[in-house]
Amino acid sequence: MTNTAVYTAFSQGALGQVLIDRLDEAAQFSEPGSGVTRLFCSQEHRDVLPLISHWMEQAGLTPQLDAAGNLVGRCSKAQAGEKTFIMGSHQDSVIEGGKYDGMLGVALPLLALEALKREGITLPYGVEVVAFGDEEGVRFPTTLVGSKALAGSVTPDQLEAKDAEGTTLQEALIAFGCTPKDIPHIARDPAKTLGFLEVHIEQGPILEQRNHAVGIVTALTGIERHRVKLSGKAGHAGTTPMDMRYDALVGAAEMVLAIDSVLQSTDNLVGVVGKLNVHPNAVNVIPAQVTFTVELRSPDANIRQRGREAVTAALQEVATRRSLALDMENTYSADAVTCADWMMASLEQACAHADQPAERLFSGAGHDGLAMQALTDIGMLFVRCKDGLSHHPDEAISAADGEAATRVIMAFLQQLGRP
Ligand code: HGY
Ligand code: MN
Ligand code: MN
Repeated sequence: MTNTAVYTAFSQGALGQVLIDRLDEAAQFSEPGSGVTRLFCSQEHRDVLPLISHWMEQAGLTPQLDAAGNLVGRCSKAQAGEKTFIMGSHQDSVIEGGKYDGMLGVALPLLALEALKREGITLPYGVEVVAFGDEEGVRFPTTLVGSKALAGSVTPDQLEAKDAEGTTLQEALIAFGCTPKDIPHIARDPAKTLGFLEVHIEQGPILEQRNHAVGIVTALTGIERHRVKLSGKAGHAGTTPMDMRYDALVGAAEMVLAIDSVLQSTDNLVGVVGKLNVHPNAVNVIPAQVTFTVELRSPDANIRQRGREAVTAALQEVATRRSLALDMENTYSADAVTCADWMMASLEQACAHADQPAERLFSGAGHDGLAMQALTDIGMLFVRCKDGLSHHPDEAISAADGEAATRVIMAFLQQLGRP
């Protein structure tokens, strides 16, 4: 293929605007409030499926909801069992998140396939595009159940994970119309899988600093999440002497600061206490119990382990000194994964064809590739996002960058089919 941008029936600039318009439309399927809140197996998840199905049909794919709550679009070659290249990202969001985290990686490959189809370009291999049901792990303490299902790595305890109402993931899937008992049957055959590519907003400042529309991901960070339960004793806030209190919230506050100091003082380790609940949470009752989450991230498993040990020791010291009961449970962990060399090289070639300068960068965010790498080679293309902002209602990309990334994927898909 000559080194010219791939001509397509979409006039120059139209692809980007179509993409932005589609993501605006998808963003409406959200709980009320600012930004986008669309959780796994929620009404909002159910309501967005017809729109994604329409995009899939426009791209020449046949949509189907699978046993794990993923909406999967397959071309006829993929349906016939030919070797298949998988693309996709997650449909779910964080609470009051943005329009692009996840859904960009569903809409963009579908638009690229539609543009190729309009040009009469057929690919000599099967393609699937997946809208994974659950990547953020907001509703359930576990996550990546959709991509793990494709990789054949869903565990029974994962299906027993409970949301805040006590509904298990299994029950939620059944209520959603899925059949979790069939999850083992949706595992893909590695021998028939050509690779997995995810397009995603960068969620950081590098591409803006480089003034590049796109970037090629080298590796995804490792992540672990823990649930901490701290128990003291409720009591009357007015009559209990200060030196006779077992205040779980004061203990938790000291713990949060202790966790922060471990993170601030450990290179190549980041983390957060993102959720914290107080019980009984009454204005005049000494807090009896506090539960909070601790998340640690590092590309280096040893650094994460040392960080975990330092955090655990710090929590234990506070609990002992304050005579509080401490319970800490690991609810999720995913080791760092690297992107395939051939995929990175091919993305670099595609960026050149699409006249897009592109360099490599690391992902501090987790993605479905953390699970898909157990199935097949993975690659990721990052798209510049405004101020590097994500997990925020103001998350934004430009139509021009959306266009650029779409044309890179069009070039990549045509290259993939060439010997
Ligand atoms: O948490 C993450 O890194 C991703 O946004 N789920
Ligand atoms: Mn996210
Ligand atoms: Mn994401």
